[in-house]
Amino acid sequence: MASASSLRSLLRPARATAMSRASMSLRSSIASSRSVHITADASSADPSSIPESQSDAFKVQLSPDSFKEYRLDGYGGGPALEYETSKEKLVWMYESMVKMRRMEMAADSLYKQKLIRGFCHLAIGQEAVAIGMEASMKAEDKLITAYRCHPFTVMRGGSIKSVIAELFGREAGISKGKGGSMHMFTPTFFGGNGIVGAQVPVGAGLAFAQKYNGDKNAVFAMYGDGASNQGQVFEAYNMAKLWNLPCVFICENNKYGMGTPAERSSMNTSYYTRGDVIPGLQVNAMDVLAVAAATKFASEFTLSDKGPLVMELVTYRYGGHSLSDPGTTYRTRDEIQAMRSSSDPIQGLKSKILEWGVIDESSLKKIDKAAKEEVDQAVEEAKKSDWPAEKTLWDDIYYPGSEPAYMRGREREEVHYYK
Ligand SMILES: Cc1ncc(C[n+]2csc(CCOP(=O)(O)OP(=O)(O)O)c2C)c(N)n1
Ligand SMILES: [Mg+2]
Repeated sequence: MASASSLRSLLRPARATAMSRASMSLRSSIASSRSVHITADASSADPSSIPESQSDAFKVQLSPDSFKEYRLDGYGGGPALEYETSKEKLVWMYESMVKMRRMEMAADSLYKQKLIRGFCHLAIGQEAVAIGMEASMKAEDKLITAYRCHPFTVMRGGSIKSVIAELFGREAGISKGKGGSMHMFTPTFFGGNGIVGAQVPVGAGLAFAQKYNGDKNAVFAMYGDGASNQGQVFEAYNMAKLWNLPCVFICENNKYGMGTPAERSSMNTSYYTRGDVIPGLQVNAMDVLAVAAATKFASEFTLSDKGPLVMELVTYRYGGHSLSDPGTTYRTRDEIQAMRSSSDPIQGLKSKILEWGVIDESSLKKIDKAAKEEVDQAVEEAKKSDWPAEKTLWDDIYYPGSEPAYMRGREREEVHYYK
């Protein structure tokens, strides 16, 4: 039986003392020996195979360290290390990642100016996840995630203005200013969910709907390392496998759940192996090309009636859990700096673009400048939007036509009659 003091040490929040720094580096070396290498520039291409044209396809060789497989042998193995792309697709990936980082940086600064209030979780550092996935998703595929949802909202059809206006709580927001940071949706993006883990069974339900209706769409149900130990995750796995649903469960492993390192919360941090009989794939998710190749594989896998797949995207967030967490009390600044300087997804793709002669340095700078201008303009336009009218606070709670006769507000006297 564990002693009281060992239990206390398990429950105590990790502080970056000299001793815990030493154990952190030991833990991270243990974790990295079990995990894919998260470098962002490990792919290569034969220069003679790179076409002049921006639209012609060519093949890129991914690093053999990009993936780890679990029980995929019985299904013909995991993804090939050869990934087909084009110059224009690489430029789209770069441009999208730069825009998403700019948008999140703008949110950070607007929060500090108190123009954004409440919860706000940013995905700076994790851009290769949303963009790599979008590169291989079909327009009709479905996606659902937790609260770190701004880049997915834009990738799935929202505008930058609609995200920023939502953060401001303005009418032009994607949820009409009534959802805020965690609650954003598009026709193929089912949020933006604040209750950790609750989106996973909803994702399995979405996959059931695709199958039931005969729609050939894949569903990507995302959750974090911190959510991965919940019972409902395993219940959703079970039903998805029993019913052979087209569901890709994606554990976005950014190494921390709030301030708790994955090794302190999970008895097995190889999240891709945790589906029991469901096969799994671990992916270097700091490399956008590896994420794109893995998503293409996962989509084809699940749509060829092979059932669900558990995919672990190994990534890293540079900022704190949310804007109220400085993010430096439970990990060292050196750890963050090491990730930024050696595994940044934007810098990694940039170096490949230059090496493969896709576009030159000055064109990349133009993209960076245009992304900043686009975000700045979206912020200014969002600021001009009105606050939602008070009476609209009663709308969009129930599906139209299914409202009860009346609803109580915060105060007993505050009653709204629908009928
Ligand atoms: C059911 C529930 N429990 C607790 C919380 C508080 N909470 C918010 S985020 C979080 C950690 C989740 O970490 P992870 O799943 O790794 O996602 P990440 O923030 O790293 O993207 C917790 C415990 C919550 N929102 N919902
Ligand atoms: Mg996490």
